[in-house]
Amino acid sequence: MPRQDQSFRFTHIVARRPSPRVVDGLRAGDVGPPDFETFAAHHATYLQALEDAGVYVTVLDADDRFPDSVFVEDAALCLPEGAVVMRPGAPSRLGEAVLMAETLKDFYANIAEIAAPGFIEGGDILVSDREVLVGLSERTNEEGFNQLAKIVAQWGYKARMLQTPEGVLHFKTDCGLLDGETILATSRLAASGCFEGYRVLEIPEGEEAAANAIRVNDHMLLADGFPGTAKLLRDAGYTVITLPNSEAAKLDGGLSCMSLRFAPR
Ligand code: CIR
Repeated sequence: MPRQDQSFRFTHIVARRPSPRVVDGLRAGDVGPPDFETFAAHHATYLQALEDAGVYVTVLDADDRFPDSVFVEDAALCLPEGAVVMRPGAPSRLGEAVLMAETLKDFYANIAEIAAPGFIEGGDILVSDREVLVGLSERTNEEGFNQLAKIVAQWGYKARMLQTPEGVLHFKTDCGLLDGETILATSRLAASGCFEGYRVLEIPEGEEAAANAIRVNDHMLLADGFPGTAKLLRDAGYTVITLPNSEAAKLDGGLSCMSLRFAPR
């Protein structure tokens, strides 16, 4: 089935406002808590950029019970045919998926769920025009992958199991989709050979944190502060929009994490 450009053409996004408790969010290394007011301002800028890219934006209320709930991407995978509710590998985030299942009912008739002992987070999933790539990580296990692969196979997708680099939170911490056949990746991930057959643009050394960029329709959203990557993408013909992301980055969050992007049929 042709899936030309379906991996970056979206009509809708769902996001959730950060709660003041975002300061208690999970983080691998501690560079200090994010500043809530600044986080909220960055989030508003992010939502505006998505709206400017031509999607209809649904913003859910902040939820104080879940410090990481602004990172909605981890709670679900949304494809045109249906949605899959994830089962986060971080115990403190399990309830976020339950919440997201309710929201997705407004958009999808077809909703599947990952069950224990599987666990998987949306940050470990990259969808291209030809396949669903899943990186195993501390947050995503093989059982989660197998369940997901079975679900998406019913909708005509092939899933491929990969490895998220050691010490990296999610697969997409190190890569992003530029178009259906082109990937932006860190050299350490590209070197693993997992993108063979794709065009790959490699992030300049020292700008690894720029890899979690998102393509939304004709705009490429990139965190600011990475001039080498911005130039690389602009020279390759992409329309690059740079956005402040310093506070989410303190919690290992990139631009992809803060929205579910989709075009339900
Ligand atoms: C976490 O550790 O779960 C959050 N602090 C960050 C989640 C980032 N999400 C993503 O990359 N998709």
